Amino acid sequence: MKSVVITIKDFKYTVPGSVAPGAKVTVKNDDAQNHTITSAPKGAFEVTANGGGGSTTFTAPTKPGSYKFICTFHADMGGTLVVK
Ligand SMILES: [Cu+2]
Repeated sequence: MKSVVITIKDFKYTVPGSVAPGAKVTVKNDDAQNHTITSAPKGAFEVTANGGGGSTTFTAPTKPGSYKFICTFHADMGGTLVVK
C-alpha cells in the first residue's frame, strides 16, 4: 500500500489530493509548535505531531469520503482528507 505524507508548516497543512482507504498516513511537522490532526467530528482519527520536525502516523478511514480535520491547539488550522 502506498504511503502518503501530510506536511505541516507555518500553521498550514499540505495534504495529498486523496488517499486510499486504510492508507498509512505520515504526518510531518516542520513547525516549532506541536500540532494535531483531529477529525471533526472526532472519532475518525487523531494524532499529535510534535514540533521541531516530529512525525507520526495514522491510518486513514476505510470508508471513502471527505473528512474534515482541525488542530486542537490552533483554532484557525484545518484541512480535509479525501479518502477514495
Ligand atoms: Cu496547531
